[in-house]
Amino acid sequence: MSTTILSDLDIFSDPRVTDAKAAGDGYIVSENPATGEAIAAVKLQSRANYDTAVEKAMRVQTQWRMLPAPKRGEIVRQIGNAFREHEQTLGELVTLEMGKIKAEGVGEIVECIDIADFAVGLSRQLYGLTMHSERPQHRMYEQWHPMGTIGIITAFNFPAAVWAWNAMVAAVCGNAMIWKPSLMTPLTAIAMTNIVHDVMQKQDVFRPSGCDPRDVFGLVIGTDGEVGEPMINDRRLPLISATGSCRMGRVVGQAVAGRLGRTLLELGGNNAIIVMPDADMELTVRGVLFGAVGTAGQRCTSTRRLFCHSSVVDDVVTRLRAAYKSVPIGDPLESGTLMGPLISADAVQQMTAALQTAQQQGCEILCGGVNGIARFADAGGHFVEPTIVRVPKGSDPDIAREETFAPILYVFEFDDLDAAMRQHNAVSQGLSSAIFTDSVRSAERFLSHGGSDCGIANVNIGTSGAEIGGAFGGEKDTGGGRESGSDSWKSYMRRQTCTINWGNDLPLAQGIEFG
Ligand code: UN1
Repeated sequence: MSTTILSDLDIFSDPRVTDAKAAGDGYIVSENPATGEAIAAVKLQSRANYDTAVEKAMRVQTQWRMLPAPKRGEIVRQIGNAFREHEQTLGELVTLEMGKIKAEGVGEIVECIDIADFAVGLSRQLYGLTMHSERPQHRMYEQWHPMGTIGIITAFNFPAAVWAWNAMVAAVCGNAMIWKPSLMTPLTAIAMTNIVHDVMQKQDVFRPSGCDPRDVFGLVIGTDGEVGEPMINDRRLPLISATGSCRMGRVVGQAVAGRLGRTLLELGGNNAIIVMPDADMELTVRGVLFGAVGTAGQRCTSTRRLFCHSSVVDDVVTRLRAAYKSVPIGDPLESGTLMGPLISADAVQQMTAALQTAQQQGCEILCGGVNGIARFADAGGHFVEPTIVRVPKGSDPDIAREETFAPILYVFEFDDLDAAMRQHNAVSQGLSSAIFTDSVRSAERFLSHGGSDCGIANVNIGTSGAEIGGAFGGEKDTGGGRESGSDSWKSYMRRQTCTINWGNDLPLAQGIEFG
């Protein structure tokens, strides 16, 4: 199976990919998390390779930025169509390498197509404002220029889409870019880049002189030491967009701030759903199930905490336990599977440790748990059972404030929405949130400025699965960045305020007389 996907996408002919067994030092082996088997080995790039990639990107960017934005959009349109052509195979590759089920793997490629379409439209809408000058015969306006060459660091859990959110928008904005993908998902990065490079080579809209159009979309696969650190400290890259843990974001944020560069950080979440007594129960259970079990709890938007009103908590828990029991766990490429493996043995270990801590902190495991993990001890892959943890009423265990990248759902009970909101907001992360209710008052209370403190707040929809059209990101330790839709494009451009005097006099602002 793996060989078919790789050869369909022509990855084996890529000089960066070799047979897994033949690889020695200087290679990273991409593993199938459902079997623990090696898929292929990928050559690690050195600091020198990184430098060359940046130089090439910077060289081509000086011509890319001169191409009118709608023409850049025309190329992104072709890229989106190329993603469409390979939608199924790319989705399968995401599944093979990362372990999310095929429907979600394909869904991720649909996100890439959607953001490409969005960026095509955007290429004709990079609007600036005009202002009325306080001075006679003066005109004032603002315009947006490309930043230059930017760095994009992505995580294993969305190995294609998060890059696409950044890359498609950054490209129409006139930037070149260097992508550093997770070392756990290098094959997806190679496949996406190969497809884009093929388009760049075949299109006839952008023919730069003396350099290669493919260099607009650079890819450097390497370690933090050889690629990550040089990248975040590189003054040639005015913007670093980074997706990953809060710990990683702190390192990136501090390094880039130290050189007064710009960051776009999309870090951890600790997303919660509040269930009110008037919630539609069937909707609620489906929303919670997708949020907490989808992608085996490995989305930054995964539902990790559930606050249920005391009048419905037992009903919700009973329904959820039944739903959890019927989740088919197994080969994510198999149709019918709803939950694949975690990414690595390490991730399973972290889930085990979190559950042990939860028990020590007085919580009760209602299903799944350490026994549910032990069940898969000989499975080869990194499988676990999705787990519901009941938190004793009135307590707020520390472990539930941490983001464990696994399908653990902590269930809390509340009597009063205001108290639930306080507890909801009392975590360091602030990405996504939701309320299930049929009451306009409760919904509006949740959405008011005293309500959810997250970047995403939903009503009668779970915490995950956002559309690309909105700005995506969150507050507090989630990093404050916004990417994907809405006006997130502004993060990839520099604003210039221009004032033009078309008169014969030189009046000064604020009425100052000078000389
Ligand atoms: C992530 O987990 O880093 O909203 C991104 C969602 C997806 C993106 C998640 N559209 O769940």
